[in-house]
Amino acid sequence: MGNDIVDQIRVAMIDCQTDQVLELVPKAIDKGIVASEIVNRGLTAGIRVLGDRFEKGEAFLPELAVAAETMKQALDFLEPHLAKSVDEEALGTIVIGTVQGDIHDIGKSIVATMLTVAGFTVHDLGVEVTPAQFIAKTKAVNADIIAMSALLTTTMDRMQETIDLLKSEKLDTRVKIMVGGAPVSQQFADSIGADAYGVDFNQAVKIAKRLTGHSND
Ligand code: B12
Repeated sequence: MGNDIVDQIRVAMIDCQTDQVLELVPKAIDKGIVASEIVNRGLTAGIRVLGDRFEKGEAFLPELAVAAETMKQALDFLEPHLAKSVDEEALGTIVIGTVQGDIHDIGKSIVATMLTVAGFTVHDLGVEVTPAQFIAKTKAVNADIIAMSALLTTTMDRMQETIDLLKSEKLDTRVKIMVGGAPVSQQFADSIGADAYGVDFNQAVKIAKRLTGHSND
């Protein structure tokens, strides 16, 4: 029964019904549904359908923008609930950002939030981050991991450039690279020499723990 409301959230996202989404999300929490399930099966599933429609010319940029804003507001509400079930041990330092030329920040921001609540110190550089900016911040905060997000097939290659720069600075033996974003795959991650690829924020946390020696998953 409780799951129906997550499906309603997904449908309301697809229909760009901001008010309805923002009404249903607190209701779902009241019903005891886990926040990460609302994000994954509700909000994210819905916005992806909208993206597919956009690709086919059945939805337009203003609709994507409304959905993105709705998603951000819903995530603001959900953030304290996402933070609930985790320990607060300091696990390591991560520099995260969306790569140069790419302004998609919703997925990157959820990943940053979840890494923070899992106990990492996270420096979020925002969007359109150049390879030089990633490396400068990594040096400045002595980061353990660089986490890069890309949502466009045209911007994925910036990840390779950051890895190349990391290597030329001889930091690649110490600093690990993890990558993600809708067009990114394990195969792509392997091809550019990234240490890990994560399909969603749950995996991002698991991977970061593994890369910093806090789990064997
Ligand atoms: C919302 C949206 C927008 C919003 C972005 C708002 C914002 N502030 O982010 C707006 C309207 C601004 C926008 C603009 C554009 N968009 Co857009 N957008 C989307 C849409 C519908 C959803 C993206 C999203 O937020 N998803 C929800 C989040 C939660 O999911 P996610 O980002 O994938 O993140 C999860 C995982 O991937 C992973 N993850 C993400 N990052 C990382 C990082 C690490 C390290 C790890 C481990 C994991 C990880 O974890 C996240 C959480 O679980 C997608 C469709 C899609 N299928 O992705 C199109 C999409 C990405 N956009 C697309 C396009 C073409 C554009 C534009 C070029 C359109 C235009 N003509 O102007 C511009 C881009 C401008 C630019 N230079 O960047 C295309 C890209 C096609 C391609 N092959 O490259 C898509 C796929 C739509 C489509 N099917 O055509 N867009």
